[in-house]
Amino acid sequence: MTRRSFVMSATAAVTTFSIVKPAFAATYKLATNLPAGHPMLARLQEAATKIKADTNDEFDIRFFPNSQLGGDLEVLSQLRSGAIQFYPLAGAQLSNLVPIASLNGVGFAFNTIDEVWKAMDGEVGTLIRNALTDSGLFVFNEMFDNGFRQITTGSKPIEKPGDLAGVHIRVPPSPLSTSLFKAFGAAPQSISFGEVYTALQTKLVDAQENPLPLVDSGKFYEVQKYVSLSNHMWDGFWILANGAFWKKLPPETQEIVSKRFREAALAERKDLVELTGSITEKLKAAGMTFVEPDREAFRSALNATSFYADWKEKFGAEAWATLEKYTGKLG
Ligand code: X2X
Repeated sequence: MTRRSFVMSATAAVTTFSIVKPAFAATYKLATNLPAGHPMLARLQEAATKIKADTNDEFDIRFFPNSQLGGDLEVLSQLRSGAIQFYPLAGAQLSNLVPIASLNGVGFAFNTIDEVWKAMDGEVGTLIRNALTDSGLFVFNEMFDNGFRQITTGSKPIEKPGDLAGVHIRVPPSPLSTSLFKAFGAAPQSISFGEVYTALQTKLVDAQENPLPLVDSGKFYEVQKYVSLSNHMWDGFWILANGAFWKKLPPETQEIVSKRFREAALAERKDLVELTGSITEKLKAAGMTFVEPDREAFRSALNATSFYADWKEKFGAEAWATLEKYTGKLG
C-alpha cells in the first residue's frame, strides 16, 4: 500500500465516520390552527430551538401556523397518516376522533384556572390522555392553556341567556360546543378556526367564542364589537405526535423533546394568566365593548335543559364522576 493510497483511505474513513448522522436527524413538521402571534406558538418555537441545540442541530422542527396545511380535522388526518409529526390540538376538535377528549369542555364546569389544572394534571387529564393514546397517537403529558372561552358578537352584546336566541355563532367542529349553544337557542355553525375571521367579516356568522388571547391574535377585534365575559367553557391544547414516528425515536431524544415541551407548557400557562389583563386593555383600545353577563343566569338556564343529563350519558357515569370530583355536582 503506497503512502498516498494509505492517506486517501484514512481520510475517507475519517470523513465517513465524522458525517454519519444519527438516524433521527431530520426536519419534522409541526402544524397548528393557531395564529403566529399566539403565546403557545412562541413557547413551542422556544422549545424547538432548545431541542435543536440539545440534539447538536439534528432534530429540527418546522412550524406551519395559521392552518397553513388545512382545516382542523384535515390536519388531524395528516398527523395520523404521518404526513406531519406534531400537532397541538384542543379537546374540542379531538372529540371527533376520541369523544371523551371534550370532557373538560362541559359548560360552566370550571370557575378558576387552578381548578382546571388540578383536574387536567390529575385524573381527568389521565382519562383523556389514555383514550387519545389508545387511538394510536402519542400525547405529551402537559397541556397548554387555551383559556376560558368568551362570546364575541358584531351586532349586539350578550348579557343574559335569552340574548343568544337565534344568534348565528361559530363554534369549533365539536359536538359538545354545538349542543351547548343549541341549548341556549342559538344557531351554532361549526367552522374550522382558520376560516373564522372570514366567516365574521362576510357575516356568515355574527358571533364566535374564544379566549381573549385568540380574540387578539386572531384579530377578531377588526370584525367584532362586543365581548361577553361568559367563561362558559375551558379548553386546552394537547401536544400530539404521530405514534409510529414517536416510537422510532431513541429514548434519549424522546426525553429531550418531552422535557422541552413540558417546560414550554408550564411557561405558557403562566403567560396566559399574565397576558389576560393587558389583552383586555388592548381589545378595549381597539374599540371592543366588554360586558359582564350574569353567569348564574346562564348556568341555571342550562340546568333547565337536558344538556348535563345528555352529556353525562354520552361520556358515561364513570367519566362524569371523575369530572365532578374536581368541579362539584354538575346539572
Ligand atoms: O377552534 C378554536 O376555536 C380554538 C382555536 O380555540 C380551538 O382549537 C378550540
